[in-house]
Amino acid sequence: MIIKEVNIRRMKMMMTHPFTTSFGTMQEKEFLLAEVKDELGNSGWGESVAFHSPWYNEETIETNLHIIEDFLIPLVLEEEIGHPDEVNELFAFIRKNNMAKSTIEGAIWDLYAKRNQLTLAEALGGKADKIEVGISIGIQENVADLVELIRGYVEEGYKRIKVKIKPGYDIEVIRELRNHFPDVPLMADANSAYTLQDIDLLKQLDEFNLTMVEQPLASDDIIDHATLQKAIITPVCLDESIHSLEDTRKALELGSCKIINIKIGRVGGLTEAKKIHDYCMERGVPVWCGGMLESGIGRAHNVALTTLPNFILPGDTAGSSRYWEEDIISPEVVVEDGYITVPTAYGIGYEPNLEVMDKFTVEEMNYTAK
Ligand code: OSB
Ligand code: MG
Repeated sequence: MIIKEVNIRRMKMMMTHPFTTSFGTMQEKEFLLAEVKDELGNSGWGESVAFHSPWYNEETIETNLHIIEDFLIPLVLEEEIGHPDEVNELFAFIRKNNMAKSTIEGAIWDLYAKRNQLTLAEALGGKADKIEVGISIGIQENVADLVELIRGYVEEGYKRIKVKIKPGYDIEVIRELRNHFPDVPLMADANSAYTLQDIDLLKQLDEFNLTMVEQPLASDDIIDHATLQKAIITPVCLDESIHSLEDTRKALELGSCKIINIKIGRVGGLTEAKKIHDYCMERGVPVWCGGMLESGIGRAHNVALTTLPNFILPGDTAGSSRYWEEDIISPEVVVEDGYITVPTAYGIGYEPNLEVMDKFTVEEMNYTAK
């Protein structure tokens, strides 16, 4: 296939609820969408999961736009591409900027699948026809609110509950939740809010039979996490620390974690995500698909990836309505009894809803070969 045209949209959408982590609160979601077109008129869609400000990683919407415009688009325009794995190689000489890379690579995966009359899941080698879904709940004003929220999500059927923790909002919160929900699969995500000096506090989590504790220590660390994992029973899961297959290999060799959260954007795209999946599967290390409060386009990519067999643990791929009044795909992503049914239409399997998309588009840019 030959990429003839790339369209980039700058989007702004309001989430139905604010989302609070150990870093702060977000309700307005700005992000980029990419549409790539081939010589036959097929099109594929990708989403950048970079946020407005660089709190989760070093990337932002502006850095993504710069890298996409000035480096990535020129590398793919008029390029003969046989398989999307080649895009991973084309981009490899550019250091990091994984979310920017993933935006274009993901759009090319969708295009490739459509062109070859495959679902994106099939193109990736995924077999599942439905996937298990968990939910990630932000920090709440008080624990009573959190308990009521969780009660609702458990009744809706979500397969596991993830809560955010930070110093001062941790052991006692989890204790209270366990009192109310003794058997619910429960996990805690710290988004790097602790250091090894908190090891005694983190050890106290072992009492509560959590499925895992996600990214307790620094976002660039795998050494201290290894020390921590040796000291606690609760499995450590790495999110922010993992950017590639190489990071995964090193973390597992060091014993820094027992579970990997795969985010397509954080690792630079679906090809790298699949490599990490395969590597973990060979070693009996379970993975799950993380979320970045995506719109329907990014969510659809997450659903497709999760059909691979080592996605043993439920992901943060909740339904569209958990985030948006109106999503930009049709149908929207629906969770029923804790499952998403994998779509059977070609490519990402959900149709971009251009009417809704236009409403939330702030700026649109078009690129063709000069
Ligand atoms: O750490 O997994 C995280 C949201 C934004 C940034 C980082 C994280 C999250 C979530 C929510 O936990 C995931 C989602 O529901 O999309
Ligand atoms: Mg996380």
